[in-house]
Amino acid sequence: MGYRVVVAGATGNVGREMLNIMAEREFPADEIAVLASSRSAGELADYGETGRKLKIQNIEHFDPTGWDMALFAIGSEATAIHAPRFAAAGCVVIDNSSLYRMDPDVPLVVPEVNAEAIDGYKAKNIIANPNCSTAQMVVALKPLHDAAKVLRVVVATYQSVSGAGKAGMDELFEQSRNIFVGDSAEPRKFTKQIAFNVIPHIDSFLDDGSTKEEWKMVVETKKILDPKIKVIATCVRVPVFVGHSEAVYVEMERELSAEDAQNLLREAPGIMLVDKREDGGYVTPVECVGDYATYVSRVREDPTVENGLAFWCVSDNLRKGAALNAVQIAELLGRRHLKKG
Ligand code: 11C
Repeated sequence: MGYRVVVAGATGNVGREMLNIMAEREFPADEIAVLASSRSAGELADYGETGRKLKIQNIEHFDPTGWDMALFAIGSEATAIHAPRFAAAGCVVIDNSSLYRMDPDVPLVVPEVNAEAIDGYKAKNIIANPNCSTAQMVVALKPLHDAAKVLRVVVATYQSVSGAGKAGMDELFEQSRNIFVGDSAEPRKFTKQIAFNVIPHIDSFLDDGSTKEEWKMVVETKKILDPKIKVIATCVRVPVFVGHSEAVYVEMERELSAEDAQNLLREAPGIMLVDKREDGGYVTPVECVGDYATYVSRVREDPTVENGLAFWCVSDNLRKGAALNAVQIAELLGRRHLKKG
């Protein structure tokens, strides 16, 4: 017997990828309900490339009683309305929004890093999925932390426009075309021109001068990996459609050579090490699109600090950064707790 699974937000970038990944991984679902707002109710969603079409239902009218789990990709506002309703009905919510991530009664899970944290889900029947830029970084930090204890991380991100949804992707496409033909390129979704430019600003500004995206990387890394790790991030939007990149600088308690770090990363779950130290011997975002892995390249010692390492890390932000991690959580929940599939 398989699960009765809900996917909410099926018309967005992440919801679509959830369905694609469930189909690719042959998720043990006996029944799948696909939900969205009233605007999309009645439309059809593809179940990956299986040819199967699923009719979209209005989330407002959906009764979650009797459903095992719900993967949510509907944003914080709608999550605040619907997650408590689903959870109270016994349907475990796996939420991609930022709403519950720092709630002490909600586990924040990256299965390769802190699978056991999922056991706390019963307090609220909700499990949180981290921010995309955090997810890929903690997957790469985990083997280094286990071997040599990471103390401090300095990271600069290069985040694709798909992190800002379809509107972000449309803006990059239209601006690029407009600039090419000599038309104006007024920003709408972003605060400045994104085509042929980079913008050091993602999410809202906080009092200390950092942005909320940067704050998420700090607090989520602590919750998932180790509360003692210090993180400082600069999050930057770049004119790439899909795939977030990160330049990561790590200080550790013990020395770890670049070669030892490469060997650890090569064996670590969820990571593909591509580090040839030659022209093209590293991964760029366009090459990671559609993949599951977090790619690590350019591993080297940092001689400017004690026990320092530097590396480059790239992943599909809609997959490991969102939909894949949510489906992995659903698989883990099934294996460890619901035991139906
Ligand atoms: C971005 N990381 O690239 C964001 C998108 O907290 O889940 C995801 C925001 C979040 O804009």
